[in-house]
Amino acid sequence: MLGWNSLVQGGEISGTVTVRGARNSANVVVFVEQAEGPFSVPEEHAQMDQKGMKFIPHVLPILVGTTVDYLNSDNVMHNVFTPSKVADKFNLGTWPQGEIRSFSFKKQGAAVMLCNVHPEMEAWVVVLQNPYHAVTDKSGAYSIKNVPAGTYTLKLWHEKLKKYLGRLEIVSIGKPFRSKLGYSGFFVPYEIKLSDGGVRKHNLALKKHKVSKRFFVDGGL
Ligand SMILES: [Cu+2]
Repeated sequence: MLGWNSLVQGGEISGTVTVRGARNSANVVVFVEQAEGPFSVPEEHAQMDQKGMKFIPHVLPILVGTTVDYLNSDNVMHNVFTPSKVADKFNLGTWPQGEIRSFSFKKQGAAVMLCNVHPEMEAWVVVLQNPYHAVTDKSGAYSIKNVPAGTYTLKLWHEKLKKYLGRLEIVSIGKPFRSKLGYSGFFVPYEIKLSDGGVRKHNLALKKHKVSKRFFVDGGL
Protein backbone atom coordinates (compact mmCIF):
# COMPACT_ATOMS: atom_id res chain seq x y z
CA MET A 1 0.00 0.00 0.00
CA LEU A 2 2.86 2.36 0.71
CA GLY A 3 6.01 2.87 -1.33
CA TRP A 4 8.59 5.50 -0.58
CA ASN A 5 12.09 6.87 -0.95
CA SER A 6 14.19 9.30 1.03
CA LEU A 7 17.11 11.61 0.61
CA VAL A 8 19.21 13.10 3.37
CA GLN A 9 21.06 16.31 2.68
CA GLY A 10 22.36 18.97 5.08
CA GLY A 11 19.87 18.48 7.90
CA GLU A 12 16.95 17.95 5.58
CA ILE A 13 15.25 14.63 4.98
CA SER A 14 13.02 14.72 1.95
CA GLY A 15 11.44 12.29 -0.44
CA THR A 16 8.23 10.90 -1.81
CA VAL A 17 5.64 8.49 -0.48
CA THR A 18 3.26 6.70 -2.82
CA VAL A 19 -0.07 5.60 -1.39
CA ARG A 20 -1.76 2.99 -3.55
CA GLY A 21 -5.51 2.58 -3.36
CA ALA A 22 -6.10 6.19 -2.29
CA ARG A 23 -7.17 9.24 -4.27
CA ASN A 24 -3.74 10.79 -3.88
CA SER A 25 -0.63 10.46 -1.71
CA ALA A 26 -1.39 13.36 0.65
CA ASN A 27 -1.67 13.27 4.44
CA VAL A 28 0.96 10.67 5.22
CA VAL A 29 2.95 11.63 8.32
CA VAL A 30 6.68 10.96 7.89
CA PHE A 31 8.51 11.18 11.18
CA VAL A 32 11.71 10.36 13.04
CA GLU A 33 10.72 7.60 15.43
CA GLN A 34 13.04 8.55 18.27
CA ALA A 35 15.46 11.45 18.67
CA GLU A 36 17.50 12.53 21.63
CA GLY A 37 15.76 15.25 23.64
CA PRO A 38 14.55 16.80 25.72
CA PHE A 39 12.49 18.98 23.38
CA SER A 40 10.87 22.11 24.65
CA VAL A 41 7.21 22.34 23.79
CA PRO A 42 6.59 25.25 21.42
CA GLU A 43 4.87 28.21 23.07
CA GLU A 44 3.05 28.78 19.84
CA HIS A 45 -0.04 26.61 19.64
CA ALA A 46 -0.75 24.36 16.69
CA GLN A 47 -3.94 25.20 14.78
CA MET A 48 -6.81 23.09 13.55
CA ASP A 49 -9.53 25.05 11.80
CA GLN A 50 -13.12 24.06 11.08
CA LYS A 51 -13.83 25.67 7.74
CA GLY A 52 -16.22 24.76 4.94
CA MET A 53 -17.47 21.86 7.07
CA LYS A 54 -14.00 20.34 7.20
CA PHE A 55 -11.16 20.11 9.68
CA ILE A 56 -8.10 21.90 8.25
CA PRO A 57 -5.50 20.41 8.20
CA HIS A 58 -6.86 16.90 7.85
CA VAL A 59 -3.76 15.45 9.51
CA LEU A 60 -1.76 17.40 12.09
CA PRO A 61 1.48 15.96 13.52
CA ILE A 62 2.70 17.62 16.74
CA LEU A 63 5.38 17.24 19.37
CA VAL A 64 4.00 15.68 22.56
CA GLY A 65 2.95 18.42 24.99
CA THR A 66 1.80 20.80 22.24
CA THR A 67 -1.51 22.63 22.65
CA VAL A 68 -3.85 22.63 19.66
CA ASP A 69 -6.27 25.54 19.15
CA TYR A 70 -9.52 24.58 17.47
CA LEU A 71 -11.01 27.56 15.65
CA ASN A 72 -14.52 27.56 14.23
CA SER A 73 -14.45 29.59 10.99
CA ASP A 74 -17.89 28.53 9.80
CA ASN A 75 -21.22 30.28 10.22
CA VAL A 76 -22.60 27.18 12.00
CA MET A 77 -21.94 25.62 15.39
CA HIS A 78 -19.19 22.98 15.48
CA ASN A 79 -18.11 20.57 18.16
CA VAL A 80 -14.79 18.77 18.68
CA PHE A 81 -14.60 15.46 20.49
CA THR A 82 -12.50 12.31 20.31
CA PRO A 83 -13.04 8.73 21.40
CA SER A 84 -9.22 8.20 21.39
CA LYS A 85 -7.43 7.35 24.64
CA VAL A 86 -4.38 9.27 23.36
CA ALA A 87 -6.43 12.45 23.91
CA ASP A 88 -8.21 11.26 27.08
CA LYS A 89 -11.48 10.98 25.07
CA PHE A 90 -12.03 14.72 25.34
CA ASN A 91 -15.18 16.60 24.36
CA LEU A 92 -14.52 20.35 24.11
CA GLY A 93 -18.21 21.19 23.65
CA THR A 94 -19.89 23.12 20.85
CA TRP A 95 -19.05 26.70 19.91
CA PRO A 96 -19.85 29.38 17.32
CA GLN A 97 -17.89 31.10 14.55
CA GLY A 98 -14.75 32.97 15.56
CA GLU A 99 -14.24 31.16 18.88
CA ILE A 100 -11.37 28.88 19.85
CA ARG A 101 -11.11 26.01 22.32
CA SER A 102 -7.87 24.23 23.09
CA PHE A 103 -6.44 20.91 24.19
CA SER A 104 -2.87 19.97 25.24
CA PHE A 105 -1.78 16.52 24.06
CA LYS A 106 0.20 14.69 26.74
CA LYS A 107 0.34 11.16 25.27
CA GLN A 108 1.96 9.87 22.08
CA GLY A 109 -0.13 8.27 19.36
CA ALA A 110 -2.86 9.14 16.87
CA ALA A 111 -6.19 10.65 17.95
CA VAL A 112 -9.21 11.02 15.67
CA MET A 113 -11.03 14.38 15.78
CA LEU A 114 -14.78 14.33 15.27
CA CYS A 115 -17.70 16.78 15.35
CA ASN A 116 -20.96 15.55 16.85
CA VAL A 117 -22.95 18.08 14.79
CA HIS A 118 -21.54 16.85 11.46
CA PRO A 119 -20.75 13.12 11.49
CA GLU A 120 -18.89 13.34 8.16
CA MET A 121 -16.20 15.59 9.66
CA GLU A 122 -13.01 13.77 10.61
CA ALA A 123 -9.36 14.64 11.17
CA TRP A 124 -6.28 13.29 12.95
CA VAL A 125 -3.78 14.64 15.44
CA VAL A 126 -0.62 12.52 15.50
CA VAL A 127 1.38 13.10 18.69
CA LEU A 128 5.09 12.38 18.35
CA GLN A 129 8.18 12.08 20.53
CA ASN A 130 10.20 14.76 18.69
CA PRO A 131 9.67 17.74 16.39
CA TYR A 132 11.13 16.11 13.25
CA HIS A 133 8.13 15.32 11.11
CA ALA A 134 6.30 16.35 7.95
CA VAL A 135 3.05 15.64 6.10
CA THR A 136 3.05 14.66 2.43
CA ASP A 137 1.34 16.81 -0.19
CA LYS A 138 -0.89 15.35 -2.93
CA SER A 139 2.14 14.22 -4.93
CA GLY A 140 3.46 12.40 -1.86
CA ALA A 141 6.41 14.80 -1.41
CA TYR A 142 7.62 15.62 2.08
CA SER A 143 10.52 17.50 3.65
CA ILE A 144 11.66 17.39 7.28
CA LYS A 145 13.90 20.35 8.02
CA ASN A 146 16.56 21.11 10.67
CA VAL A 147 17.28 17.51 11.61
CA PRO A 148 20.54 17.28 13.59
CA ALA A 149 23.25 14.90 12.33
CA GLY A 150 22.71 11.35 13.54
CA THR A 151 21.23 7.98 12.69
CA TYR A 152 17.47 7.80 12.75
CA THR A 153 14.62 5.48 11.96
CA LEU A 154 11.96 7.07 9.80
CA LYS A 155 8.40 5.91 10.08
CA LEU A 156 5.15 6.56 8.27
CA TRP A 157 1.64 6.99 9.56
CA HIS A 158 -1.46 6.91 7.37
CA GLU A 159 -5.06 7.08 8.56
CA LYS A 160 -6.17 4.07 6.53
CA LEU A 161 -3.65 1.92 8.33
CA LYS A 162 -4.23 3.61 11.69
CA LYS A 163 -0.88 2.52 13.03
CA TYR A 164 2.76 3.29 12.62
CA LEU A 165 4.56 1.32 9.97
CA GLY A 166 7.25 1.42 7.36
CA ARG A 167 10.55 1.37 9.21
CA LEU A 168 13.55 2.50 7.25
CA GLU A 169 16.88 2.76 8.97
CA ILE A 170 19.51 4.61 7.02
CA VAL A 171 22.90 3.27 8.06
CA SER A 172 25.18 5.50 6.06
CA ILE A 173 25.30 7.92 3.19
CA GLY A 174 28.26 8.13 0.84
CA LYS A 175 29.72 10.76 -1.46
CA PRO A 176 27.75 11.60 -4.58
CA PHE A 177 29.32 10.40 -7.84
CA ARG A 178 28.68 10.75 -11.58
CA SER A 179 27.80 7.78 -13.72
CA LYS A 180 30.18 6.84 -16.54
CA LEU A 181 27.27 5.71 -18.67
CA GLY A 182 26.14 9.14 -19.78
CA TYR A 183 23.40 9.68 -17.22
CA SER A 184 23.07 13.43 -16.69
CA GLY A 185 22.34 13.27 -12.98
CA PHE A 186 24.45 11.76 -10.26
CA PHE A 187 24.22 8.98 -7.73
CA VAL A 188 24.36 8.95 -3.94
CA PRO A 189 25.30 5.61 -2.37
CA TYR A 190 23.54 4.69 0.83
CA GLU A 191 22.95 1.69 3.02
CA ILE A 192 19.75 0.75 4.76
CA LYS A 193 19.09 -1.80 7.45
CA LEU A 194 16.20 -4.17 6.85
CA SER A 195 13.86 -5.41 9.56
CA ASP A 196 15.59 -8.83 9.50
CA GLY A 197 18.90 -7.11 10.31
CA GLY A 198 20.35 -7.39 6.80
CA VAL A 199 22.00 -4.39 5.18
CA ARG A 200 21.30 -3.39 1.57
CA LYS A 201 23.40 -1.02 -0.50
CA HIS A 202 21.66 1.20 -3.01
CA ASN A 203 22.40 4.16 -5.19
CA LEU A 204 19.92 6.97 -5.28
CA ALA A 205 19.75 8.73 -8.66
CA LEU A 206 19.39 12.50 -8.45
CA LYS A 207 18.71 14.96 -11.23
CA LYS A 208 18.52 18.71 -11.26
CA HIS A 209 15.17 20.13 -12.31
CA LYS A 210 15.74 22.53 -15.20
CA VAL A 211 13.32 25.22 -14.07
CA SER A 212 13.39 25.13 -10.26
CA LYS A 213 17.12 24.13 -10.07
CA ARG A 214 16.20 21.78 -7.26
CA PHE A 215 17.42 18.22 -7.15
CA PHE A 216 14.78 15.55 -7.33
CA VAL A 217 14.92 11.81 -6.83
CA ASP A 218 15.00 10.11 -10.19
CA GLY A 219 15.18 6.50 -8.98
CA GLY A 220 16.61 4.24 -6.35
CA LEU A 221 14.82 2.64 -3.46
CU1 LIG B 1 -19.18 20.40 12.71
